[in-house]
Amino acid sequence: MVASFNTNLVTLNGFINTQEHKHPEATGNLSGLLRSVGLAAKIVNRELTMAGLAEDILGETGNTNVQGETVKKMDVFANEHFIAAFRRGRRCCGIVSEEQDDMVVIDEQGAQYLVCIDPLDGSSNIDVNIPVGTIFSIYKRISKDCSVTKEDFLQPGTKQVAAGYVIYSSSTMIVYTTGDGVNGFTLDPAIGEFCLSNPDMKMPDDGKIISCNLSYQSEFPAFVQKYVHYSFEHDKATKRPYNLRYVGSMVADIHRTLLKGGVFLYPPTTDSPKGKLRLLYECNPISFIIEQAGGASTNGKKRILEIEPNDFHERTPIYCGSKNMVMRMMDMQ
Ligand code: P6P
Repeated sequence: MVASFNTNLVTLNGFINTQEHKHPEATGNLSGLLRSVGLAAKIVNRELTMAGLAEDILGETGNTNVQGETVKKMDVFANEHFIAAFRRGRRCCGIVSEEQDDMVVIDEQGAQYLVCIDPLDGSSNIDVNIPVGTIFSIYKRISKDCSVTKEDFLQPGTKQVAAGYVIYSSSTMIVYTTGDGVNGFTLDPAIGEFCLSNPDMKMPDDGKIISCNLSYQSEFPAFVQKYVHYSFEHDKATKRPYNLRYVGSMVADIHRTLLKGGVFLYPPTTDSPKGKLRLLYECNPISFIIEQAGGASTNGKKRILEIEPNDFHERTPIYCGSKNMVMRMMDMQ
C-alpha cells in the first residue's frame, strides 16, 4: 500500500495569497502587511521561548510607558521588531503602538495602510510563564498627499480592514480576520511556518465561562454585579454556576472565549473609570474578531466598533463573547 502523506498544508502566506486572489481589485499591499505581521511574530516568539534563558531579556527596563505602566524588556523588543517589520515591508504609512506616546510616521510613498498595535499585551505575565499576545488592527488611511495624520488613526472600529492577535503559549498562533470570517494558524517551528489549524472559527452562541477580575467586583456598575451574581446561581437548566476563568492576559482569555464560548468583561473600576483596556489596539481588533466569529462586543451602550475615538490611547469598558450571554447581561441594565 502506498503511504499517504498530508500534502494539503496551508501556510499563512499561502492563505493570504488565496484570499488576495478572491479580490481582483486587490493590490497585494494588505497581503504584504499581513506577511510582515507573521514575520515579526516569529521573531518575538523565538525571543520569548528563550526569555527564561537569554541574558538580560526578562524583567523591567526601569521605564514606564504612556499608560504609566512598567515597561518590560520584551515589550521594547516586540515593539521595535514589529515597527521594523512594518518599515521593511513598505506597505505601512504609520503606527500607533501602546509602547509609543505619539504615532510613528513612516514616510513611505504610496503606502495606504496604518497599524494600531499592542506589541506584547500581558507582558507582566512573562516572568511567570503565562501566555502573552500581540494585538493588531489595520486601517486604510483617509488623508491624501501628506504624511499620515492623527485623524487617520481615529477611525471607528467598523473601518478596520483587518485585525488579529498572536498568542504566544503552549503553541504560538495567529488568529485574524479581513472581514470574511476568522482563521487561526499554528506555528510549526520545525518548518518556521504558520499553518492553517483553525479554519473559519465560530464562537459558540452560549457558554458557561465568565472571565473577569472579581477583585474589583464591588466597584462594577450595578448591572454587572447583577450578572456576576446570576452567573454563580445554581440552575442546571442554564448550566449555572458558570466557571470562573481569568488569566489576566487579554489574548489568552479571549482565545479561550472564542474557542469555548463564554463572556470576557473588563468593566469600569475606581482606578479605571473608563475601563482599563485600550480602544485602538486592544478592544477594536478583538471586537472585530469576535463579531466576525458570531459573538458580540459592547461598551455597555453601543458596539465597541461604533465608538468614535478621540485619542490614541483612550480606554473603554468591554463586555464581549457569546452573543446570547452578552445580550442577557445587557438586559440586566
Ligand atoms: P487586571 C494585561 O496587563 C492587560 O492589559 C490585559 O492583557 C488583561 O486582560 C488586563 O490587563 C488584566 O488587568 O487589572 O485584571 O490585572
